Amino acid sequence: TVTQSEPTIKASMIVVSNRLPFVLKKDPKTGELSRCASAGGLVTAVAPVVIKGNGLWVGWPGIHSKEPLGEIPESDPSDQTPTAGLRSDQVVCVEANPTEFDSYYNGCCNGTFWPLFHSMPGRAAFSADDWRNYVKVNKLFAMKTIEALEKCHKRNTASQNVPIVWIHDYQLMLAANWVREAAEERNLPCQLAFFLHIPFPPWDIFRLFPWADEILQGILSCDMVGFHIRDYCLNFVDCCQRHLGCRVDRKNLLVEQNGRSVRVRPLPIGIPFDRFVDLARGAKKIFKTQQKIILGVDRLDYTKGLVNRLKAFEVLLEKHPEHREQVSLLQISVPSRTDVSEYQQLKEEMDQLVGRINGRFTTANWSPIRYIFGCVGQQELAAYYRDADVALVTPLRDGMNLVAKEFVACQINQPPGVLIVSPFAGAGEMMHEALLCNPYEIDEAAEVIHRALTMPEDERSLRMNRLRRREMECDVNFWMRSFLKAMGSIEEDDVGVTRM
Ligand code: ADQ
Repeated sequence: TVTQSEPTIKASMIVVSNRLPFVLKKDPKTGELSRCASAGGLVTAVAPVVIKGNGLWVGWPGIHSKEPLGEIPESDPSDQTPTAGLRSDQVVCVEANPTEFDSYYNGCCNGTFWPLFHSMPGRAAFSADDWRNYVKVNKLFAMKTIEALEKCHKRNTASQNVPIVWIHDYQLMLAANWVREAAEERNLPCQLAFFLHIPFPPWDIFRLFPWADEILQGILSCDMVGFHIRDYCLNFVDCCQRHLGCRVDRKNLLVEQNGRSVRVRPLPIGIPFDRFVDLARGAKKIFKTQQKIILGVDRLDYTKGLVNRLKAFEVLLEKHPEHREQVSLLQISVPSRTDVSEYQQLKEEMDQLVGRINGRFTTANWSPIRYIFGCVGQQELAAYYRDADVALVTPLRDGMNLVAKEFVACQINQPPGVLIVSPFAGAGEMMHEALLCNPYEIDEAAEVIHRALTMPEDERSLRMNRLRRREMECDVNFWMRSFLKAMGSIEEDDVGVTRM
């Protein structure tokens, strides 16, 4: 077996994302700032590359403050996370007006782009005000990025390689526009890249957005544009051709814009596989029951197909009464975007549905659904992943979905469990050995769950072994390396493999 090591970058990298890889906390009494680290897979892969290449990270620190925040604190000495080595002079904070930021973030990003890009236009609100603030905040991010680029050039004068500016996700689709403009004006060479973590929709959905051409032009200001899978790349190329009239090459995924050739690349993200295996090895047993466990882990988001999932489980209990008292569904949902009304409604709907199904089937010894509304720690999560018999990953639409990958990484017990995944997640496109389940087809979904619960052990092992091998090889370091290769910025002696 092979695992991937951290890649070695030739140039410096400036990462630009809505959030910094940590949140700043202000002590209400002393006003002193401290860092609160986050541990997502993206941060794990990207932070070491920024640190090693003496790069910078541009983003919002998670708090608004009346006065400028001033000096960013260094990390706490006890901090073991990948960002601990990110020095304060490698961080550029974007501080925006709170009202404008709210309109940009909750309004335009999460109220418009999130549903639209997940092909749910009925849920999208189109507001000229929110769009104006989106443009404004993107400009602010671009100006801060130019500051970072200036610093980077001053610091690394000896380096022959031009820095890479890597902009992330749907919150910042315009920023590259002004970064390119100002970088050319001020003679600050850089390579510009963009990566979208959510799906890119087909043209007839994308064109509903009134300022669609500006979005495309913003993204096309980059030299390289990455999406999780080829379908999203093709949707983007198609939009550039039909909406802007660009010349495109579908086979080689190229778009011509202002005499430049923009490369479009599928770069499917992976997870820190080894870390999840270690967590699963070290985690204590949590389930104290003989019943089989079906597991769901998601942000509480309408794209994740949670309502359909509960309904499918209800149909399973109805049509296959042999599973009653033998199987429980454990659904862990992290609260998310609680300021947006669509999310408040979903919470209520879920509470009612869980109540109704439990009311209908609960017996003296058993409740069909256990519902945790909250965030669980990584170690605990690994124990759930390891000991579950079935994982239900059934989004209506999802860029990739990391939960499917984390589940297979943690499946170290023999015989292993079964993964059920929706074909409408990027993960469903690549994890061929999982059971596919269309979440819109509720009766059929119940049958797929039944099949998973009754699958013979040898078939489970065969499927899981293949799934695990792919995720181990195509982990988050592999993703990072693929990105650097696409940018032509990886050391030639970097082979990537650490262990045989
Ligand atoms: P998300 O929509 O947030 O990400 P996902 O890929 O599933 O979706 O990642 C969620 C992360 O949150 C996972 O790492 C998971 O472990 C964690 N998590 C979920 N529920 C949790 C809980 N209750 N407690 C603790 N942790 C929990 C976006 C896109 C995805 C894409 C990623 C990365 O929407 O499609 O895969 O970015 O590109």
